[in-house]
Amino acid sequence: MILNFSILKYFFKFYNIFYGDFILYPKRNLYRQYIELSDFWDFRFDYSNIGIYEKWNEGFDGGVPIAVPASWNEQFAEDRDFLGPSWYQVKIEVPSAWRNQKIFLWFGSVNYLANIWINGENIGAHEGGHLPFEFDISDKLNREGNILVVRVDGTLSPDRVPPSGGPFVYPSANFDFFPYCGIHRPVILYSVPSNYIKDITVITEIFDSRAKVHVKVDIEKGIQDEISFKLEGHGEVFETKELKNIDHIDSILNVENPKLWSPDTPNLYELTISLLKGKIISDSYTISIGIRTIEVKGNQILLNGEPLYLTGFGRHEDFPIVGRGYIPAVIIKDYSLMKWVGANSFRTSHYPYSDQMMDLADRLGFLVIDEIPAVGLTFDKEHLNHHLELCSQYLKELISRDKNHPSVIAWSLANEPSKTSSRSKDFFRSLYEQAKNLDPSRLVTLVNMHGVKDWAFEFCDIVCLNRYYGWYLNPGEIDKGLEYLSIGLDKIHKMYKKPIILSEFGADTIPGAHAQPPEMFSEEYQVEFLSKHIELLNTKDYIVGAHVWNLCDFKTAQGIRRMGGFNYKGVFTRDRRPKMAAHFLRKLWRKDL
Ligand code: BDP
Repeated sequence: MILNFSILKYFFKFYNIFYGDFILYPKRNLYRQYIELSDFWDFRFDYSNIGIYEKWNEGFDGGVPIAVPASWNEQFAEDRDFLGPSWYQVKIEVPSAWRNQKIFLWFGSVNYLANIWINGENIGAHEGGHLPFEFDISDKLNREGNILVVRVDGTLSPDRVPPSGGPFVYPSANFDFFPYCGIHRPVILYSVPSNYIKDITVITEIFDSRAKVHVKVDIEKGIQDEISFKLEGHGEVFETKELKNIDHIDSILNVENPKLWSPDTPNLYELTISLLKGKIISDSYTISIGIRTIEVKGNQILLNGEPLYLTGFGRHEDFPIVGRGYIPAVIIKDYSLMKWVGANSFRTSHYPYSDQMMDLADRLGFLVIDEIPAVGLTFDKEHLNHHLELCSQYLKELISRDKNHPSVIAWSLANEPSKTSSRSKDFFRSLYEQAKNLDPSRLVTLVNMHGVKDWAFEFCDIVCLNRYYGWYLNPGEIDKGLEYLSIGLDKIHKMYKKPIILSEFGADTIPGAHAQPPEMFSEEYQVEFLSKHIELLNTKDYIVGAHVWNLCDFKTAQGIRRMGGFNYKGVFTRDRRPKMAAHFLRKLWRKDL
């Protein structure tokens, strides 16, 4: 029997849906423990959507092994394009030492819709593919062992975000990256004391040789006598204690001669929050923080009062076989390549990246424009409200997850909304206000496509433009294309009088293809294309960043514009080998060579 989506919605209506509350990344210390469930799980495609009727949620037979985390699409010889539903299961046991603790089940990301059962009982659901969610499962577990079942539905549909459906590519994504599905990031079972730290929010201010570190702590059950705040780093310790037994508390740490965070000096401090009852610590949590400010003044973005120029890329979480799955070594490699080229920044195009990617941006000194997974929005009346609800949920989840990263300088509300109108203006106005309410300390932007007037730039702090002159427009004629680009940039700057980042420009390039004179798809064309763009951008004082599209070649759906199902605009290949353009950018961007 085939179930359609609306019937499934009815089935799932009563479930506990996760809508982005506080989540601190699961950590291990004296008070908290975790078990990472990365492993081979059991897996079944549910081609006819019978799993619910046959009660696969209680545990199913006939599964095959699958690697978790990783997309399912490229792990098997067949069914690359099947987007679900599919089912995962794994057995879990919990150490007896966790008996009096609260136990959570945390998912780093599941694309797109996840429904979760333990021992047949539904514990919740989550919509949206790139952000963490968790459930309190303290009273759901048996001592003898448990079966965890996850149903994942990654089908493309106009009422989801990103929205999809259309005849031009297969699978019918409305966006230019493969719609990988599955459990993409680690799944972690973790324990905390019953009186525990739920959330920490840090904002820093700088006054000459002093900094104020504002810290807000949210606590589950306020039974502690005291909360201690300890900031350590660069040979110094700053400490304070607050006496309180409520569920949240604010404090300020004054830091003399702070070592500021910037891409050149990614100085971090360790902030440890502890709950105390008398002298006994009941919970403790440490995060790395950076002291820095970010603001817009006139045509400039200022970091610690100094003008910034962003060099870097749009990127994708994409690698052969694992698809969008989390692989630590690829993250390290990408950072190393970005450093090698002289990039100081990237945008998380077109969805939030893993927690680990964000931690490393802080450590390695990268500036990040952090984007919610709102790509290709269309604002048709039928789906408008639901799309806004989803975008607002994603924004809440993203800011809650990434608000303490010094690397994050801006929130991006969308990539290339495809048509705009007064409806889109209201849509983005409400997301903009939400972002500013949740986090007044950062900039807010959205990323615009050629030919679309984004009314939202009237209120956004910076303007991000994707432009493909000399490629989709004026193909083969870089110089002519750049004349149009130059006129267009000046016009937009005159209109909004805000700093502008060219957030995408690029040319598909087949590695090893050569031509003189340079011709589209050749390595020479990519070099000329990028060099002439950057030369033009350098003549405009309101341009504060150049993000090449893309760091690496990546997988897409099939369509006439995508040979073999790939976008070849990377300056590195999909397996991270440099094209000529990577060497060229390195000469241009590395100031130390
Ligand atoms: C831009 C999109 C990006 C695409 C790129 C391209 O933002 O996702 O991959 O075009 O066509 O418009 O290469």
